Amino acid sequence: MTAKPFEPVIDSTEIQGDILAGFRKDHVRLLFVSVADTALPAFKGWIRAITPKLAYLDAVATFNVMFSAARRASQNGEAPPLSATWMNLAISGQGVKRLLPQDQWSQLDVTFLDGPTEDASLVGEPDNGSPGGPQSWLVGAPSHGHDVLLIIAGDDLADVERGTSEHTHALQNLVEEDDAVTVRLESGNARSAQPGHEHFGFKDGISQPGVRGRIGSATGQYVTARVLDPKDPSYALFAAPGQPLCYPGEFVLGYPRKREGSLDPNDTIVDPTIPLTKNGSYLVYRRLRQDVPGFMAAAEAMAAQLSQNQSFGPRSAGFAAACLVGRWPSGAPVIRSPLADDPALGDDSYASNNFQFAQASHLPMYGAHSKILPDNFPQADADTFGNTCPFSAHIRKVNPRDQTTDQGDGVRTLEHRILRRGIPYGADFDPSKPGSDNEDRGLQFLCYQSSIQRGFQFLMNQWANSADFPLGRGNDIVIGQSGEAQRSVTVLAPDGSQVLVTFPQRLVMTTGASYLFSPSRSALLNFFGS
Ligand code: N7H
Repeated sequence: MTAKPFEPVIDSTEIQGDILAGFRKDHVRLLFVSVADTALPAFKGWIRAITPKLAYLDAVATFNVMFSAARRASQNGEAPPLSATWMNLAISGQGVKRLLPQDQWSQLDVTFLDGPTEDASLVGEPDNGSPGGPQSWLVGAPSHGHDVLLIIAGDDLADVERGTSEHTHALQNLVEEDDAVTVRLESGNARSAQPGHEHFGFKDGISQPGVRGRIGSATGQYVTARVLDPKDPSYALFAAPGQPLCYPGEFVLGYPRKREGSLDPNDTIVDPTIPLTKNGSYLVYRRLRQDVPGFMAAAEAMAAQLSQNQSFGPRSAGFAAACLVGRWPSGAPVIRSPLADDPALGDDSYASNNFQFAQASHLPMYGAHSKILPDNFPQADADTFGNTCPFSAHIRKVNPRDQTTDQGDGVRTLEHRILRRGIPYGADFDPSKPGSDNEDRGLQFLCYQSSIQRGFQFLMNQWANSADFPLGRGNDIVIGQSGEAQRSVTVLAPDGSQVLVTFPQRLVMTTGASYLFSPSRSALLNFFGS
């Protein structure tokens, strides 16, 4: 028997706002705080004092709805003059062990407690001291751990910088002793030349899982807006085209999540929680340095190799790069626009995510209330064998959508979704500027999940870094961190012949990492701050 979909009521005054709603801000500051033993009592007082100032789901979701409505109403789609600066707090494995008694912290997830250095080789980092490995990390290296992460995010740069300097100062002056509290600052900013695009030049933040549930009460606003008409065949299972609905327990502890192994997306379980863990979420942080000239050179070399295949004929570096990502720079998906970018498709945030891989896409029926323009772009054919969007393309590796994978039916992919909250850091690559190629730039990658094992760790270990899974034909070249191992992809040419392309170097290097727990408001007050 198939279970019916249902909408859990989400405790929106308890859950920190970045988890389910996302801050969606252009400026983010990450304050990694380390506290000496002598400062711990004062630090608990600081946690108590800051807890009411953090932004929770109710406020952030309400703001995001207002912001989106104002943007839709503006003539040119520009950002409306609404601004907010939000803060959230997360505690590292080291931090929980220092702030809580063992009988409490031992109830938290083991992968989180062990931390990213223990997990490094499993997610593909070298453990022999070479770059990318924990010894080289600027954040979270074994020699300098941190206890908490304070996230400050806002629309207005001056506001964010003011908040950052006030909180840094307050922390550094918590106790009189010098250096008893230290703060390592990491910054992220939308790229001014290409807002919304990461440093390789691709639009990011398009595809996120939909989250079931209503905020605050059984009649409250949905966590993820539903834009489909009830007559659309995907209505029961999707929030928007290409955005399947997941149960909130995939991301927040104490709510229903899909039963592992079940082929019914509405067959759920609730993991037992205690007051410490209820309404909390695990946060993975990765400081990912991007080699932009290296990516461009790799795309050129790949294009030259593809062009040698007669049935491909001449192919550009842009085509090769799109094969590696699965989207064009505008965000248009390769599966819907196989030969060239389609900026109008990329600009349409719904149409650009309206696709599956095993089934052809269809013209969505949007609800009248949603006021979304019809998706008149050419629809995608089914691409079961990866003839159009290579199996190794980044977006297909980390979300194979409806395709049957090594895990079985495509519905099982719903067990491995994450909520991404990344933002670029560093100056744009400028080939005319001497030394620009050696500058540090990349992505402050952040993602939330209810289990690091099912989320980030699984995606990296089982899929991105594996040449065989989920569908074979090579590594995820964008994020594959497979140490010294060979990096290669096999692309199918139009006549079905295979082109093997190997990549000499990593294009993304891990330069920092942290596994954190983002507790509920009550847990911060009753456990961490008491
Ligand atoms: Fe990825 N990129 O520019 O190529 N990513 N990512 N990512 N990523 C996505 O759909 C990128 C990283 C996911 O549902 C897009 O929002 C870069 C890690 C997931 O279709 C682009 C880096 C992990 C998705 C990039 C990086 C993921 C996704 C398309 C590192 C963890 C959604 C835009 C520097 C496992 C897939 C979009 C879906 C999309 C890029 C890191 C995961 C352009 C450069 C570490 C789940």
